[in-house]
Amino acid sequence: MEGKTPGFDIGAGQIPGELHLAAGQEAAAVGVCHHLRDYDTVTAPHRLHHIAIAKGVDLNRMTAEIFGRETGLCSGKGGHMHIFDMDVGFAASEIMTEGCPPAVGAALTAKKRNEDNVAVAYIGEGALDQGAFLESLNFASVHDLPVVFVVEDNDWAISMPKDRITAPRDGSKRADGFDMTGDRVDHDDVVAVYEAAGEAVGRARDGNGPTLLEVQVHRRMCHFMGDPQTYRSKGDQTAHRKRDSIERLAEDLRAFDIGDEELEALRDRGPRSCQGGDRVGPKNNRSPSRRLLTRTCSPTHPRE
Ligand SMILES: Cc1ncc(C[n+]2csc(CCOP(=O)(O)OP(=O)(O)O)c2C)c(N)n1
Ligand SMILES: [Mg+2]
Repeated sequence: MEGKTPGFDIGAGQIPGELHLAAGQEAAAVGVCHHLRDYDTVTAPHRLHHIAIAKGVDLNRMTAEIFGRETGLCSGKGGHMHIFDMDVGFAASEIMTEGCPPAVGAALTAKKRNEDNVAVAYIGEGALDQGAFLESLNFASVHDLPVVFVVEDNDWAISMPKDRITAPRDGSKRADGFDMTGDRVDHDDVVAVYEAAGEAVGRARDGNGPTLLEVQVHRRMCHFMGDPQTYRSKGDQTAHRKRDSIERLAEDLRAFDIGDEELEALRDRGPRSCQGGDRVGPKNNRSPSRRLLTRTCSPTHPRE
């Protein structure tokens, strides 16, 4: 086994399992979710924390969930890829495109009830050809549902570049085949995403049907923490750091006479509202067999 030891041990450390971070993809989350209200639904895949934060998920309870604590949103059973917060209509799953049918279902409910709720389903570009996504596009278009599909195109699906797994360079072209509106923002500029998403969300809320919106983002990190990225050139790994969308936004704000002090206050606001990993609640010390029987769908076991 010499030389075969994996670069990371999935069971080691304070956070159980893999951890997929989304640095470089913030514009796709903020630019879209800024148009949403608490009662709108958002579903997300495995790389989800930027979207959860933008949708208003409770930061402390999400952090607790990531650390597998009982104080977490799902009692520490879901972990970082299965964040669920009913208060703000947010759900995520590690199974690619699994969020698409439920988002379409939420949109169908809104339409049947004559409510103006909107649903947004996020996927990565690596899922552009999956059946559940394509069927969801079809159903949403046939029934003219208030749903926006957002594709975060970060060019990579683990170690596979986009042009090796899907035919169209522009994934929003998939919309043509389903007779729905497609749009693409080809840079991770939050204002450009905000404008495109404003049209898509407005279209849905006004009862004018679904949209497929693709946003070019950048995967600044490895696929999951510990991935050695041997498949990616050093240049590609570092190039995106030079054009970080948050830094660019700060530059743009300076042009509106927003000074360093105000920018620092803005930067501080997020971290300050989260207590941090050391205060997310005690480690689970009940036996796993006991914990397995809580918060199940079974009527014979207490929800707790
Ligand atoms: C249905 C399904 N198949 C395979 C996987 C394993 N898997 C996890 S992430 C990933 C690639 C995802 O790429 P992309 O959709 O582009 O999202 P990104 O990781 O770039 O954010 C795969 C194949 C999965 N989670 N679900
Ligand atoms: Mg990707």
